[in-house]
Amino acid sequence: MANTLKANVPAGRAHEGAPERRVTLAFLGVGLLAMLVGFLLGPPQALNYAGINIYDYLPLSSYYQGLTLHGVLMALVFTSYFICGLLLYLPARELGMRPRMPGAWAAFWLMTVGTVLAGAAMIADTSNVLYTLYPPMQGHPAFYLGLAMVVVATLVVAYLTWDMYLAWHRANPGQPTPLVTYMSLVTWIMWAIASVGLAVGVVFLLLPWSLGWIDGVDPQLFRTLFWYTGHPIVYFWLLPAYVAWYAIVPRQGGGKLISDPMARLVFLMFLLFSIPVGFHHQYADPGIPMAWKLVHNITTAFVAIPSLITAFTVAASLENGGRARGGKGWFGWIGALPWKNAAFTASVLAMVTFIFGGAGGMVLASFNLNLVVHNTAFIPGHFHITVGTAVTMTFMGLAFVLIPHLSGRALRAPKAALTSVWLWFVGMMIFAVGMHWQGILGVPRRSKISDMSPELADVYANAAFPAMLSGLGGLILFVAGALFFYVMIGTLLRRRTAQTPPDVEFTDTVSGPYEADGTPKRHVMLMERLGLWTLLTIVLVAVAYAPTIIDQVSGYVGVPGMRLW
Ligand code: HAS
Ligand code: CU
Repeated sequence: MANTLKANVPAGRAHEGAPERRVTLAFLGVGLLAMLVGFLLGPPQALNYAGINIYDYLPLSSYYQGLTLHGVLMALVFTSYFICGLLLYLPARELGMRPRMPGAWAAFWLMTVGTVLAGAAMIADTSNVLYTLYPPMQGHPAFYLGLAMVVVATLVVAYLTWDMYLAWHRANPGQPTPLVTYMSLVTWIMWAIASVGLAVGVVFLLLPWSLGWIDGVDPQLFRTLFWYTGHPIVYFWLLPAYVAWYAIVPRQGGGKLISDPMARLVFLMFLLFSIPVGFHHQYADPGIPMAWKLVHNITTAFVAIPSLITAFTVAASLENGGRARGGKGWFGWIGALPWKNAAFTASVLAMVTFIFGGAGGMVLASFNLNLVVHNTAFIPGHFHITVGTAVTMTFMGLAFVLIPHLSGRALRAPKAALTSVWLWFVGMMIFAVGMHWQGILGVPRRSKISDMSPELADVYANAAFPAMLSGLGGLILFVAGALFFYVMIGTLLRRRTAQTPPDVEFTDTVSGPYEADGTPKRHVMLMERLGLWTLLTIVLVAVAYAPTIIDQVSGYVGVPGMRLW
């Protein structure tokens, strides 16, 4: 049954196209610009692992300035812009509604001023604290203020999506929320609860401390607040990609989504389990009781389940497409998929990469295995095939459709686009093998190899081959990114076409949210009770975090700031 219903568009909110396209283009365009700068700083780091130092030739004061810029621009800025564009525009399109435009532009400008502030502080060499912001390293107040503004801007967009959903519901009582809107809204609810830790840590600890209003910050408390947000932020990045994998990619592949209710269940599970797991980043932290580390180890196993379900549902939906296109046999359907379509191929290669990224995550989640590779090159290996490929390449695939559509310009050089995603895939695979392997051999992360201490010489000597792989991967990625940005910039510099290029299309479903008689399925309506699910999430989060946070607040140890650069 089709996903579409005879929905009413609330009076006065019907969308006409251009204004929401413009603000979405602004979000995606500036996001890509942040990615471009972050991307240029990537290869020097890959080469660093291979023992090749090109920092002396770059306009950077240190390795750590480059690493901070790279991490903040890629992980925090590029993702925030892109997600705000996607999770506002896609629901608006699905509902046929316009978001409140002054709010959307306010969010865009808030994020942009925040990015400029944080960016200027990093460029001025005042805030080389890396993207994890760990005190007692202390950055400039403008850096913290800027990042806080970026987070607040995302919450404004969360509100705008919620506002559209409410208006739609008033006009369509008793109907299940259309799927893309449901997935987007659940992502925003999760993020609204998850972002509290980072917001509190930055606004009440780091910012006043950097201004000299408070003398010291407790590093252990800040780390706990940071990872309270820092784990679920990875699902804030991933879930917009999942929206595409469920609602857009099956259609690009010529098929239908196997199950709409299953997609809803997956997102609901992410709401419940994304947050109470942050201690799996802190297994080595002394200030957290062992028993609570174990609890977060177990909840981490729960949060992998919705991804495992996704693997099966999305693979089945792709198979549905491959067979509809004439593929036969056990594997023939794979070859029948539209591999010449860069947008489709980007997302599917992103999925393939995530099989390995997810497996690595399960290794990291296991307490005793984690201790072997914590703080080694294994970790950047893991996150470059999760956020750096599974998420980023899905966004690249969406950009191939949305940038032409939103800007009214045809895609430049579609073959170069296709080559760029294959090269990104190959480059990242080689890079990641090198990084995971080095990590197992004990090579630390966040270290400039040319400044290594003599004690580590043996470690590096043992890791020469995987280190070379990381460097090689970085070079391939440089070519991949250069091609990608050639396509993007080339598209934006083109003349407008007479006809607006086509938009992303949402998929039909094999099993939709309605029974054959047209009534909504009961379990779908149960999943509609978002207030209840949100409450349950808050309870779970409180149980998982309150005892430790209360403990850490009551034993607060204020440490003065340091500048190590
Ligand atoms: Fe992670 C560290 C555990 C997922 C990102 N992670 C990080 C850091 C980042 C990050 C940035 O437990 C570093 C933070 C720092 O700087 O210190 N991670 C996990 C687990 C998962 C996981 C259990 N991580 C992600 C995702 C990320 C991300 C997603 C970004 C988007 N991670 C950890 C742990 C650490 C960690 C520890 C701390 C390490 C330490 O010691 O510091 C799970 O969510 C993974 C579940 C995923 C799966 C895979 C399912 C596969 C799918 C693809 C299907 C393919 C198809 C294709 C359909 C089980 C869905 C078919 C196609 C055909 C053509 C046939
Ligand atoms: Cu995590």
